[in-house]
Formats: sequence, C-alpha cells, structure tokens
Amino acid sequence: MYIGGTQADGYHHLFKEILDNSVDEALAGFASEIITTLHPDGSITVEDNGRGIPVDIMPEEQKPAVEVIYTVLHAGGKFEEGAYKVSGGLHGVGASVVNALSEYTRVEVFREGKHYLIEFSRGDVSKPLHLVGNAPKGKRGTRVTFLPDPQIFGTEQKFEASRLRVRLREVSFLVAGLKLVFKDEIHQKEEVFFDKGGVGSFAKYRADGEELLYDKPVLLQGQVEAVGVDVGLVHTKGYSVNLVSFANMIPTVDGGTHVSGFKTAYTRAINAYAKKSGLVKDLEPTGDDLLEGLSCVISVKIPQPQFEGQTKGKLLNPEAGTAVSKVVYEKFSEYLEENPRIAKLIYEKAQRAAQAREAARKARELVRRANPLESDDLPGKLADCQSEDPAEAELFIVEGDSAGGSAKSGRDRRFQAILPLRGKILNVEKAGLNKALKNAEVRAMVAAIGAGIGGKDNEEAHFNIEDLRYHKIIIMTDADVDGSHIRTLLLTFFYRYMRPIIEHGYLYVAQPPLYGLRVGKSKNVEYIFDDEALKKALASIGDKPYEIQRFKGLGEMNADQLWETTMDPARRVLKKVDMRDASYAAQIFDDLMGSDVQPRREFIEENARFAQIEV
Ligand code: 28G
Repeated sequence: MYIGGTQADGYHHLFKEILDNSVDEALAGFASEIITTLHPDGSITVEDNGRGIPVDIMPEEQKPAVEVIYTVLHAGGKFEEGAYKVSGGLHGVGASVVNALSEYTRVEVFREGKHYLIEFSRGDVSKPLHLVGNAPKGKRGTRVTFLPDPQIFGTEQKFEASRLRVRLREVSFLVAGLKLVFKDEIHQKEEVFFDKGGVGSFAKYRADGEELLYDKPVLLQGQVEAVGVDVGLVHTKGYSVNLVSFANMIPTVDGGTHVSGFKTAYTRAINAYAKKSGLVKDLEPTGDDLLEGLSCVISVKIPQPQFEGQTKGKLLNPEAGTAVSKVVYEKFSEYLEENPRIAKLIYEKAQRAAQAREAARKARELVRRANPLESDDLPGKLADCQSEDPAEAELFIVEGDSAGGSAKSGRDRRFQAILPLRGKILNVEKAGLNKALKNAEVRAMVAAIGAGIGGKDNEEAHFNIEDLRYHKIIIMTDADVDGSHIRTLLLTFFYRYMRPIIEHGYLYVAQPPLYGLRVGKSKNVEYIFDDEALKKALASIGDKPYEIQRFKGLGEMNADQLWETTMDPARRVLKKVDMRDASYAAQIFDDLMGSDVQPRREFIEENARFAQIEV
C-alpha cells in the first residue's frame, strides 16, 4: 500500500502528496505561493505559482510529460536524475498514486503564456491534454483538483479542515518565506500561513502558552556533505520538553538519529560552556535537566532517508546523526559564547531542575522509609505510641532533650508519641526544600509524620494526608522568646511543606504554664498561664503565705507536672493552628528572606504575641 491505509491518515495523505509536489517546486526556488481550496463536494484544489508541469511530448512514451507523471507509477524517479525529492511522501510516485485513488483528477498547467488542461478518472485519462486558451497575463504554475474515490475510501470520509491546516502550518514553518493560503469553502474561511522565521518561529509557536526564558529563538543551521540541518529552539519557564523532528519535511514521530545527535551535542555544548565560564556548582544538571522547558524543532534534508517500522516514524540514517551533532555543537557553542546572559539563564534553569529532581528523590526516599509498618525506619529519637490508629494518635514535637525526656516519661504511651527536637530547627523558608531535607530535625519530622512532603519548589515530591500517622500533631515549646521562635519556624515548615495538616485542623500548639502557685500548706499547685492571671490569683490570696514557681522552660517541669499541665487530654489547653497563624508565621520569615541574620530578639517579641495562646 502506497499511502498507508484507507482510513483518515491515508485519506489525508493524498492531499499531502499533491501539496508536497508544490512544496518541491517552491524549494527548487520557482514557487512562492501555494493555495489550497477545500470545496463543498469534498474535493480539494492545490495550486502553485511555479513553472507549471511540462506538457511537451516525451519521446519514449509519445505522451505529454504531465500525463506520464500522473499515470505512470514511479514516474518521479524517472524524471529526477540525481536530484532528490525533498519533501516527504512517496519518493516521487505521489501524483500517479493520488490519481489512481481519485474518482477524478483535473490538472491545469499555466506555462509559457498558455493554459492547458488534462482530466483523469480513477487513474486513466478521461480528457486528453488540450489547450484551454491563453493564460492570464504573467500567470504560471500548476493547479490540481481531485476527489478521493469513495469506492476505495467509502462514502463517509471527508477532508478535515483541521488536519489540512496542521500540515499547511507545519510547511509554512519548515519552508521559511513560503506563503500558504487555505480557502475553506465549507466553513467559508480563509487563512494565510506565512513565516519568515522558519524553524525558530516554529519552536516559539510550539511553546504556546508557556512564558519564555528569553524572547528570540535560537537558529542552528548548516550543511554537512549532503545533509542539510535546520534546528530552531527556545527555552520556556515551564518543565515539559517539546521536541518535534522532520526528515525531508516528513514528521519523524519516533525521532531517530537526528534527534539523538541533537540531544548529545546540545548537552555537550552547554556543559562545556558552563565549565569554561565557571557556572558549574556541586550538583551537575543531567541531560534531562538541560532539556526541561525546551521547545525545539529539528529538520534535516537528506538524499536517501531510511525510515523504520510500520509507521515509518523513525529516521535511521547515521549520517543524519553525525551532521546534526556537528552543526548543533558548533553553532550552539558559538551562540552561548555570544549570548552569555541567555546562556546563564539556560544553565541556571537546569540547575534548578537538578535541585528539584534531587529534592524529589530525597522526599520519595523519606516517604518510603516512613512506612509505619516498618517501625525500624522511624527516627531513633521518636518515642512512638502503641496505637496505629491515626484518629486517636498524637505526636508531640518537643523543644529540647530534657523536655523530651519529661514528656516521654509523663505521656500516655498508648496513644501519645514524643519527638524531641534538638536546638533550633532550620529556617526552611531561607534554606529551600533541598537543604531542608538534609536537616536531621526536618527528616525526623517527615519520617515520623509519615505522609511525605510537598510544597511549591518541588513538583514531584508529594504530601499525602491519607498516610498521616497522627491526627493531632502538637507543637510543644517553651513559653519564652526562643520557644516562640522555634514555634514560628515549625509553623512555617508545616505551612510551606505540609499545608494539608493545617487545613484539616490536625496541627496544634500546646500551652505550658508559666507559673506554679502553692498557697499556704496546700499540696495543690495551681498552674497559671499568663501574667494577667498571676496578678488576679495573687490579689485573691490575701495575706496567706504562698510559693511561686516560675517555669522558665518545659525542661524544668518534672514528668508529672508536664502531664498534668500540658499533656493530659482532660486538663490541657491546646490551641488549634489555623491558616492565618501559619501564614503569619511564614510572613515573618518572608520579611527576613535573603538576610543571613537570625531574627532580632525584639522582632520576635513583637511578633510572638500571635502565638501567645488563649483558649
Ligand atoms: C498544484 C499541485 C501540485 C509542480 C512542477 C514543475 C516542473 C515539474 C512539477 O517537472 C519533471 C523533472 C526534471 C524536467 C520542472 C517545470 C522543470 C521545468 C518543472 C505541482 C522535468 C517534473 N519546468 N511543478 N514538475 N521534470 N507542481 N503542484 O505538482 O526535469 S510538479
């Protein structure tokens, strides 16, 4: 089968074949405009302003050339000594195949001031070539009208304007400067496809919607022996790779040697440039990182293209790979040298991709490790609870080892887990996720919580609320300035990377007392949570002797005290964190971003009030 079936692809291939003949005439430098008309009866007319198919009698066949071209299979090859048909399709046999598969074909030739016509039916001449009259002044070219044979293709198939337009647009980009007009008589629409920018504009067109990293597309062009290479590319701020390739204007949907050659040379050129210009950092981008956000069109012209497979979508010629690789490496290296600002943008984008990939990998590892069934994988510092039912399980995140110790002995181990944090946790806002995941405290939290980690700067890492191991996560920090700072850091962490926990109302702040008050000889200690309450309590004592204990930190309370005041569900006071709290906490660090200094003490004090708990 010459056209690849009798379904929609084969049907539309007939149009491509005829169009390609006009395109060849344009590539030969003789046609500048091609008009395609879709008629209401389903037929199509393609017209070019080239030289017009020759009409002179051929000595061997004693028939006009145009008749031979439209009736003899493989006629194309016969005519084209040495030269090759550049546009895709059937290696020059196209016209006779289309004719054989069409109910009728009309070929008009405008040549040397004359207007000729020859008509065919199902491949055979129905009206021999004859002179219609004089051509309109200055008119030259070929006009072909045909209707695919319903006996072959069935009566239901029609040309789809959208498919025709896709090919016309493609050709307009692949042959810079060629004007293609589409007249749709069915929908009464006319459209012009015309582009001077070639594959560069094509790359830009295909980047549609995505914001560009820089405005002007890059053109890499050259010729290596018989192979012509045209590459257009532009980088977007997006993440997907958008790469299309053609061999002799035939789309190579499965890539091939030319695409492999491009990828190798592109990667090598950037890496070599980066090394030379000192852009390389510890984490080196991979080829995939460098491709992220790339929109690219690769087009090769090659004398004898070899295609693989049933669909013929993959180019096999090794010389195409060599040629593309050579042209791309040389020209792209040159481009990077001459455009250092853009080169830097491209490389830095790849570095970000590398970082995100690395962060995602680490996050995946942590999620895997956090499988609650394999409690071996839980962080060593975690004193887990016995219950595996998240609905009743509670996790206390506790500031400091000594408080952690009290909490561990004071807790109800059936449903309360304790995770002590050492010192100040990392400011995730400043560090970014990649660094945050290197931090032991952060890793411990992620593993203990068991639901992964998400967030704005890693698309691949995921937080899955369904895997949450505790439905109460309670931040327990000292009631002083440092405690407030740590609380703010933790709130920021949850807000940025585990926001669903806050949205579901699973995040809490514990409220430890500031004072213990014993009046007279009583054994009972009254716990007091703020200075206001202390004043009131003291006023009501009168002149009885009393004793005040000020808890500077959780660590100063013994296990029983901690349980009674802060952990016992029957007596404790918890504040549920809401989004405003958390976003406010994050805001504080937004304000400090970019500075290496820790927040000033006064600053924290000013902002600590939001977390001074009243419930
Ligand atoms: C409108 C729809 C499809 C075409 C031409 C022009 C020539 C041509 C086509 O020649 C045989 C082979 C090389 C001479 C070539 C005209 C040279 C001089 C042509 C088309 C004989 C084919 N004058 N335009 N074929 N050549 N447009 N459009 O089919 O040696 S096909």
